[in-house]
Amino acid sequence: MDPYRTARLNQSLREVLAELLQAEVKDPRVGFVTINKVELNKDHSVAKVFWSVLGEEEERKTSFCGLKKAAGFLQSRATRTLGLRQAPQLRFEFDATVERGLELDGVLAELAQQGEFRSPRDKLRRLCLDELLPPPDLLEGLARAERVWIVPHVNPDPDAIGSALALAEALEAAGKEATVVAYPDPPIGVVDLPGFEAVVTSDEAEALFAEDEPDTLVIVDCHRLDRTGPLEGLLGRFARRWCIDHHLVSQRKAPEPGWVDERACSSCTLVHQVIGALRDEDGDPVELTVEMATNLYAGLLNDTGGFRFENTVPFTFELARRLAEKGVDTAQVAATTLHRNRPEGVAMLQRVLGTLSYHARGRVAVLYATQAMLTETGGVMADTEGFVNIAMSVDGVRLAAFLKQKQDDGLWRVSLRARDGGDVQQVAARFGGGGHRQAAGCDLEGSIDEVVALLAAELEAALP
Ligand SMILES: [Mn+2]
Repeated sequence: MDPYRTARLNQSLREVLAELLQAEVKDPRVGFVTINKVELNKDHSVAKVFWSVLGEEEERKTSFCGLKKAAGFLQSRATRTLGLRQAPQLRFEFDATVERGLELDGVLAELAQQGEFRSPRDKLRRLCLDELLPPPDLLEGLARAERVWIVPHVNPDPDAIGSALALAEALEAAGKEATVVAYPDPPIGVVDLPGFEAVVTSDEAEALFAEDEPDTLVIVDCHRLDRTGPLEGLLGRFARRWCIDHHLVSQRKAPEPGWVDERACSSCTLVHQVIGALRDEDGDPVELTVEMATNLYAGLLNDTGGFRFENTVPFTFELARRLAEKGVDTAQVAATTLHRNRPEGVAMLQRVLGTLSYHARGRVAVLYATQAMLTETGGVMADTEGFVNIAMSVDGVRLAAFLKQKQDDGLWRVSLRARDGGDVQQVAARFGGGGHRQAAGCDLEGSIDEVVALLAAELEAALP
């Protein structure tokens, strides 16, 4: 037989049988049967009819009985409808592959409804603030604590200090003793935050540790002790340690126990959720004061670059609204933490911009700050916070690196930035660092020329 004719007949038979089952066979047992495929043999004497039905073994048996009973009727009506010379014998075969396919379709549809196939970005956009839930072990750890030290990362920014100050105040309200321990030479943007005057500096930490006998440590805006710089050794003596952080965890080193959630744009977002779960000694919720809200808002504002960075999503504004509602002077926080420079800082900016070099036809920018510049200007490295964003704001620049010379000659702290789908996390990871796709960091060793050339090449290779 002509194979094309057979194929056409198979198709026609399938359609006719399906229609007959639907319209003519009154037996309810076959009501949900699907005819998936028909295969005529060579001489068209036999037609295999592949069918399936939704349901369990039971439905399948009942349907099969119904089909067998209707076989004679189906055979004669189909033969007549299609004008066939001989009536093919119908053999019903259950089609398990289709059943599995249908099951899979169902599962896929359900997963899609649950948002399983949404992009991470889309999921983040739909996330509500109160879906960020602090882990119970962290809350238990804080509830059991009596004397808590809260420590931000070295070179703390408003998010790190804001998180620490807000958490300290909330823990005090919950009946604990809480001390924020940070570093000398804080960046100018954090010194006016409420409660900053009570911060103990790292050079006093050793003595205070002996006197204070703190029982619990919380590191904020970082998740490993080595990010606390000179305090690492001392903090290692705490038996109970927790972290609250929103930075990506690198594959190499496990974080301290606690809460690392990179969906949050700032650590202050997470601290806000922790404060919301704290109870005072009477079991009443700890109330968010305007001072706590101001500190949290400072972190939120700065880590989103004034709500301009990609990490700004709807729940960012939800938190901003809740904090502003408490009476935060938002313009004042912006003026004292974000749009503020020391004269020494502006002198540093003049020098650092002088080092700006472009690579890869203007798509990569590199700039640096040296210890000599600090001596000349009287500035501190913290004054250079945000300089890399100036390089990133240049038309055409997609990846940028900002190098800060460390005390020891030939050692550099590197901040990397990316936009338009670029990924600097992989570059940082290659040199043992970490961070996010858009912002990452690592340490490098070498002369400034070597290090700039190396980074320019690595970033060019990482261009999207
Ligand atoms: Mn942060």
